Amino acid sequence: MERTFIILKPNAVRRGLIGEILRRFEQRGIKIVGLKFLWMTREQCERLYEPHLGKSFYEDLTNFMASGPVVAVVLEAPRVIEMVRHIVGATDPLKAEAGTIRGEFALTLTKNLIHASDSLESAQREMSIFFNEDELIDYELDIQNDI
Ligand code: FUP
Repeated sequence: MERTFIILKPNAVRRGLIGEILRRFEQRGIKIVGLKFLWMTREQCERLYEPHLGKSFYEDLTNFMASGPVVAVVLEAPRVIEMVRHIVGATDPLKAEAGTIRGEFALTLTKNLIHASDSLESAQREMSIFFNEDELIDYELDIQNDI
């Protein structure tokens, strides 16, 4: 089964939205296989956003990501990249559809509440910054045969 990686950004934690956001994935039947509450180091921020190095928003983005604790999550589902990005909504909250996480809770581009990997390759690269292989847990969801 395919896996992706998400981060609930520092403003999601500060605003008390951890439960609200995780609920949406659980409710869809998406399996949580890795879960960590942590304060990202500068080095982790820089590794995560390495593809954006040199862009105008890079400094603001990495400073913001290091501004408080985050929740790092590995999710498993069929077509997981597309499904999770569909639930998250467009990068720019102004373009995110109503009913998506960003469409309901986010206001600005930098502080768009949640990160979600854009391909299986980036998911692998990104989750390996935060999780060892033995921290990803294989188990059966009760609902697995009914979704
Ligand atoms: P996404 O895959 O939806 O997280 O979006 P991107 O990888 O394109 O962007 C990563 C992060 O950079 C976004 F969460 C917000 C930030 N960003 C800006 O602040 N300004 C921009 O113009 C584009 C992205």
